[in-house]
Amino acid sequence: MWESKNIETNAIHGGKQSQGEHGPLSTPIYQTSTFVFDDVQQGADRFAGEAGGHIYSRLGNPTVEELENRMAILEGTEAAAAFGSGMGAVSAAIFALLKSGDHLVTSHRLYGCTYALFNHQLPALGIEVSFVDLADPQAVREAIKPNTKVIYGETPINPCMTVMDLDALAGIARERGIVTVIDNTFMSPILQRPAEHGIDLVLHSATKYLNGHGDVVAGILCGPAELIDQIKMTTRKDMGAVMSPHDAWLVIRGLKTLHLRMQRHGENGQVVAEYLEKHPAVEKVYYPGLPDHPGYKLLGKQMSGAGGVMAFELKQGFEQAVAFINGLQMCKRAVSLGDAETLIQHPASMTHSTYEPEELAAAGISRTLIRLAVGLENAEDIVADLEQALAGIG
Ligand code: 7XF
Repeated sequence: MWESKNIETNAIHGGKQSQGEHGPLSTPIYQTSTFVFDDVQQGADRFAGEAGGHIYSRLGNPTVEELENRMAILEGTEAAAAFGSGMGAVSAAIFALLKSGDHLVTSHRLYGCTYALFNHQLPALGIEVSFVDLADPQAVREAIKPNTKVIYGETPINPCMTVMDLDALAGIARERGIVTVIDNTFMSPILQRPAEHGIDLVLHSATKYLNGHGDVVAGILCGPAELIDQIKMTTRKDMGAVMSPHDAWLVIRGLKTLHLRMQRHGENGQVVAEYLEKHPAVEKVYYPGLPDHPGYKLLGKQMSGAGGVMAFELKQGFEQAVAFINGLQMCKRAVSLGDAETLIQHPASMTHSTYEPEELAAAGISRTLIRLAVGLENAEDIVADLEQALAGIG
């Protein structure tokens, strides 16, 4: 398989499989649920793992496998597994790695449904969970117990963009034989590659930047071949959160422009964050591209850009925050991120509504916090829309 030292080239060519007799430039979509055996013995051999070849698309599909090969190259891991959603990837990883009696160390700041899974479903199954500040290595060391099997985090964290030091986290876990899982959704492999810092499993909601066009819900896990194969043959196979071949094709198409899109998201993000920071109606902006953000010092070390997501608070209260969001004309009121369109949402009542009020406070998500996922429009137009909506609240 051909591979370049440059990620932009790999996003276009890396992992591309043989295209068969017709030689299409675009990857064929193997829109099939099942695969035909020549005879009973061949089917039996494939099920027994004694012969190659496909069996059934929940177990593996050539279009989905091409996306997996491409993502493994981009994240610098041996292998990857694709899922029907980001949450499908989270649950397949967690249930493959943890059983009753095991302990998970994670963050008190996570995407809302990941938090709900860890806070409600895992304890109900007898899995212990500690929620700590993963950006504080001492807090992580203190939380570890003899039965700790996994450390799970996001960086930057949805929605306040808190950044944790991946080298520090991987170092603590490695010396204790604990598996680390990092959700890299907000950066994409263009801006951050956690495996290069010693992280074991790298996770994406491929719904976001990887696909990039707001038309797919999908997930990916990248990591060592042995662990990825284990997940494919246990929790993915038996719980069934697989990606459809057509969705895999759309994500492959998205990957071809990922580097250009991330560059533009980052440029627009910086312009918009600097505009908001200077605006007299704005109290605080959370964006790692601003020098007063605690994550700024990790730019260059583990992140090559700050990306397109930021959160901010207005000086005025909840009613004005709502009026501001409702006053936007071009930016779309919607959850999700990483799309061509700038999207704006209210975390406390939307993406993080799975949190209790005291949990929201601990995670730094106030009732007035607004999250903005900057799109690919001309930055002037995004700023102009924010400007007119801010003017509208007086
Ligand atoms: O299952 P999904 O593809 O929606 O991915 C879940 C997920 C996993 N990790 C992170 C960091 C995420 O942000 C998400 C989904 N987040 C959307 C958002 O924050 O807008 C979900 C909308 S409710």
